[in-house]
Order: sequence, then structure tokens, then C-alpha cells
Amino acid sequence: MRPDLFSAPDYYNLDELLTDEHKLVREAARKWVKREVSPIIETYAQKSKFPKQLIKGLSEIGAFGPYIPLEYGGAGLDQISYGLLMQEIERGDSGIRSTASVQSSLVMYPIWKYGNQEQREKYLPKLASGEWIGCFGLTEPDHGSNPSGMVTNFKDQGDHYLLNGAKMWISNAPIAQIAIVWAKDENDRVHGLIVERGMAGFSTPKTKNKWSLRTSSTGELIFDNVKIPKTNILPNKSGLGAPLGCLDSARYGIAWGAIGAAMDCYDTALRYSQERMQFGKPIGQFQLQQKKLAEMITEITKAQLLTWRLGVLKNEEKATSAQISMAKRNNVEMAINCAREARQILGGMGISGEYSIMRHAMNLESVITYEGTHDIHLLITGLDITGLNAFK
Ligand code: TGC
Ligand code: FAD
Repeated sequence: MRPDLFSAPDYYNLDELLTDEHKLVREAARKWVKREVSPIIETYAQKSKFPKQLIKGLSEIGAFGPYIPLEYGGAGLDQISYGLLMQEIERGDSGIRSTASVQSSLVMYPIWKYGNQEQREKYLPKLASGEWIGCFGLTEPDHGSNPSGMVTNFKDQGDHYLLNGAKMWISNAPIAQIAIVWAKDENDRVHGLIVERGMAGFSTPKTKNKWSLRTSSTGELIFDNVKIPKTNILPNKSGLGAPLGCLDSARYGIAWGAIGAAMDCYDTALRYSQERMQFGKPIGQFQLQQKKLAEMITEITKAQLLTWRLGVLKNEEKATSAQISMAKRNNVEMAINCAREARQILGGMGISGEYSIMRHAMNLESVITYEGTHDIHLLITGLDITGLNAFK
């Protein structure tokens, strides 16, 4: 891959809305991505391998538990800093952002919010430092968009629970020490269980042959009569609202992350359009290419404004789930469209691993599907504005 010359677009001077702390956090992440991610990421994507050596750096820039309090090893930052971290990491690669999203919002968050003090002290510092990696099991082979239908279940055996079932499409599963697993009790109530690698009957086969998110390790979670100590249930919240609450936090991070991928595509295409000569002119001088670039920066700017405002609402604890859905849906589609247009501006070079664009385009096909598909988020907005539920 070519040297990383990224220069971030900020067409509406949004930097003026950020605090010094926000800018410091972003700058540290941006430098880390340029130094550690960009030089190696194409090779790992081609090999479909997770670059484990990045775990330490992710922890050091605060990407494991950005908003988790310092006392548990988190970075104690606000929601805008969390968003900026996801933006910068996904500017490098969506798969690496996925690793950080899952660790922070889908593993540390439920332990922090729904766990007891003992669980927080046992797991959070190890997850924040990257000593342990976690994963989150909600999706099942027959229940993706409708997790309420899940069949994974546990039975009370007196001194322990017995867990059976399977989860699929689970990010980080093959490399995780712990899994937050959502399963039904004998009364059909959903609970979160902390399942640890090494428990008899628990396995995590790797998902092979992905054309997307190739730097993220994806797998299944199989539970065959796994004995779960009773101390491993998350005691402070149950029902489907518990996993969906974690998704709110992760979807918010993805809304920011997608902007990062779009900014990288735009910046690459802009530079290429100024350098690539055809018909004796830089291709950026042709109206058709200017239209693509002008529309890209317009959509990126709108997404930046939407997401910054969402961050303010999140900091004030006023952001609704439906507002988060709107931002996830809008920004990921915006990023896919930017990747597609940028790829065309680069002509044949657009499909080459010399540049990041095709990798972003392929990654974003997962991002538009996971954490609630594009259609599901539209229906969440539809429900919110009409009061009529398309899911029931
Ligand atoms: P519904 O009856 O609407 O709700 C059930 C209960 O949940 C509450 N709730 C929420 N709570 C918090 N946050 C939200 N966003 C919530 N949405 C709903 C709701 O109030 C209710 O509570 P209660 O107390 O009344 O029981 O549920 P439904 O069965 O009709 O389904 C609604 C639907 C379709 C919107 C929802 O299930 C959904 O979002 N489906 C999409 C599934 C999804 O997003 N899966 C993601 C899996 S994890 C993943 O993809 C990780 S990828 C990570 C990476 O690599 O980066
Ligand atoms: P389905 O639910 O079968 O949907 C198929 C199509 O039908 C979609 O277009 C959908 O929009 C549409 N559809 C479904 N219901 C409706 C409806 N009511 N109205 C209109 N259209 C509808 N899950 C986890 O739990 N943890 C993870 O870490 C995780 N990581 C992932 C990583 C990757 C790379 C991928 C690809 C997925 C991951 N997922 C994870 C799973 C992801 O959340 C699901 O793929 C997603 O929720 C969609 O479920 P599904 O694939 O079963 O599709």
C-alpha cells in the first residue's frame, strides 16, 4: 500500500466545536493509525488475518472502554471523544474499529452497566488493557434481525446453569477470552451470561471465506451443555432491552466510524483527481469528476454535523435509540456511496490494494448489515415517527 498521506476534510470548520481534549484524543489516534495501521493493514486484509499486535496500541489510545470510568481501567472520556476515536480507527480499517467497538460497547459496557462490583473488578481492567479480548453473542443461525426469537437457553441446575445453543457471525469470537452471551431462562426471559474460554462444551469455530471485514476475526459460539457458575450472570438488567441497550452504544460509535471510512475515500480520490492526467488535464478538472467529489464532501459534512449533534445529546444523556438508528443508517450508506464514487474516480487503480478504497467498500458491506441492517434502522425510524410498528 502507498504511504498514508491522509489529510482530514473539515469543510464547515467543525474543529471549532471540539474541545482541546477532543482534539488531543483525535490527534493521538490519527497518528497511531498512520504509524501502526496503514503500513500493515492491506497485507493483513489480503491474508484475512487479525493483526494481534495492534491490541496494545488500541488500549493505549483509549479505544478499549473510552467512556468507562478510570477506576475500571477505562479512559474516562466523553461521548464525542469516543466517537472521534472510532472515526480515526475506521479511517484506517473498519475491521480494527469493529474489534474496538465490540470490546468497548458490547463487552465492557454490559459488564459495567449490568454487572455487579465483583464482575466489574474482575473483568474490566483486563479488557481495558487488552490482556483479554471479549465478544458479544446475540445473533443466531435462525435469528438475526429478530433476536427476540433466540433459542439459546440456560437451565437452573441448583449450583450452576447449563447453557445450550449456538451464535453465529460473532466478531472477535476466535480470539476472545470471554463472551457476553444472551440466552433465555426457563421463563423465556433474556439474560446476559459471561462465558469463559476453557469452559467444557464451549467452542468458537472461525468463519472462513469472508470478502468483507477481513482483518476482523469472526466466528461462531457453540454451547454444548456448558456449566456456567451462577456468579457469571449479569444481575442488574434482563429482557431484550439489555442487549439492545449495548447496541445503542455500539451503533453510535459506528455512526462516527463510517465518517472516518468516507473521509479516507474522499481524501484519496481528491488527491488522485489532482494528480492523474488524461486528455492533457488533471481528471479533477472534468465536471463529472468534480460532481462526484462535491457530492462526497457535501454528504460527509452533513454526516459530521448530524453526528456531532448526536454526541452532544449523548453527553447530556438525551439521545434516543431512534436518533442513534438514524445516524447509523445515514452515515453507513453515505460512506458506501463515497467508497463507490471514489473507486470510480481512481479508475482501474480503484480496485487495487495500493489504495484503501476497495477495502473500505468491501468492509462497509458488513457495517451496513451488522448492528441492525439498513432496512431495520429505517423501520425503527418509521416506528418512531408514525407510532406504527412494522415488526409486530
Ligand atoms: P421490541 O419489542 O421493540 O423491544 C424489546 C425490548 O427492548 C427495548 N428496546 C431497546 N432498549 C434499548 N435500546 C434499544 N435500541 C431498544 N430497542 C428496543 C424495548 O423497549 C423493549 O423493552 P421492554 O422492557 O418493553 O421489554 O423488540 P422487537 O423484538 O420488536 O425487535 C425490535 C428490533 C427489530 C428493532 C430489534 O430487535 C433490532 O434492533 N434488531 C436488529 C438486531 C441487531 O441489531 N443485531 C445486532 C447483533 S450484534 C452485532 O451485529 C455486532 S457487530 C459489531 C462489530 O463487529 O462492530
Ligand atoms: P436477516 O435478519 O436474515 O435479514 C436478511 C434481510 O432481510 C436483510 O436485508 C434485512 O434487512 C431483511 N429483513 C429482516 N427482517 C425484516 C423486516 N421485518 N422488514 C423488512 N426487511 C427485513 N452479531 C452478533 O451478535 N455479534 C457480533 O459480534 C456480530 N458481528 C458480525 C460481524 C459481521 C462481519 C457480520 C456480517 C455480522 C455480524 N453480526 C454479529 C450479525 C449481524 O448483526 C446480523 O448479520 C444482522 O443483525 C442481520 O441478521 P441476518 O444476517 O440474520 O439477516
